[in-house]
Amino acid sequence: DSSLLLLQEGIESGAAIAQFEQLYRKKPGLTVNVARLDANVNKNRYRDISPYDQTRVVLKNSINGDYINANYVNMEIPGSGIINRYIAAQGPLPNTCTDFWQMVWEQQSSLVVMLTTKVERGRVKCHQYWPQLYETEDFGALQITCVKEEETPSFAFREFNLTHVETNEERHIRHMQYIAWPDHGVPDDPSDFLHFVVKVRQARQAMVEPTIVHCSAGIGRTGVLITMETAMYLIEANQPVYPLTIVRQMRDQRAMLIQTSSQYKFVCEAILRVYNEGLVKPVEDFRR
Ligand code: PTR
Ligand code: PTR
Repeated sequence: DSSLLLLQEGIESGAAIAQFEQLYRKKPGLTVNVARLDANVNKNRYRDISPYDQTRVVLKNSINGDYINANYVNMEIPGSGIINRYIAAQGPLPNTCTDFWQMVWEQQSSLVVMLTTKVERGRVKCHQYWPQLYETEDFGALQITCVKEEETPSFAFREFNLTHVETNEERHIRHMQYIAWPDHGVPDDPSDFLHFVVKVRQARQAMVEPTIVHCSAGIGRTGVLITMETAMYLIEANQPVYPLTIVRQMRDQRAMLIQTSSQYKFVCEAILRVYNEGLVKPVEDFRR
């Protein structure tokens, strides 16, 4: 594929990184007014990371108001009819866990992907917003039980049952956590990372509701994951892969996705590897 040859050259010459560094981090013209309201400032983990008003997830039935630091990010795969739907969010704070679960419920999501640990280098990156294995915790109108937990050195896979205490409706949620990936950094092992993305893709199959993806700020690592998955779909759909176009498409929906040049380089190299090693192949007559 000529787009991937171009990418290979761009990585080798450094031109790809230079282009990434010139790309806008926030789309001009979009606003972040709701995030800045007095009632909402303590719901933001970082002062400099705010969701656009235009694409923010608006809570419908939260006791704390309609604001959460999260955006819809829809990634269209041209020529395939597919639109992959995500919600990119910050890691919950102690005072936003109930809002987070309310969002999961209202958006009918059945998959939460977490790309951070709770603490990194002695700093809290994300509150533990889920109960321990076999325990039940109440979050507003939702009662959550952890029914399964499996850990490997790099990942943790959990399952939760959610019950709406007013209607008694029950749902099942999968939780996939990538443990070995520090913020501002890249995964320790690209094979592990690709393995994880493949697992996320399997879990997402046939899901029309958005997948919720979060790290600590919900921009750096979240952006890398969405870029990688989008590239895999493009390869399968026999479409050119221009990572910068993917990043622009993401940043038009949530600011700053993919935080550092090394994260960008990492994901570009992972895309080339997937293509060159045939880990993902063009699908004949791509239709779903
Ligand atoms: N960029 C941050 C700021 O604008 O304040 C500084 C910062 C850097 C914050 C690294 C957190 C960082 O990660 P850690 O908490 O893991 O050191
Ligand atoms: N002010 C923080 C900083 O610049 O360090 C915000 C921030 C924190 C940005 C973490 C990105 C971070 O990484 P991630 O989005 O992968 O959690």
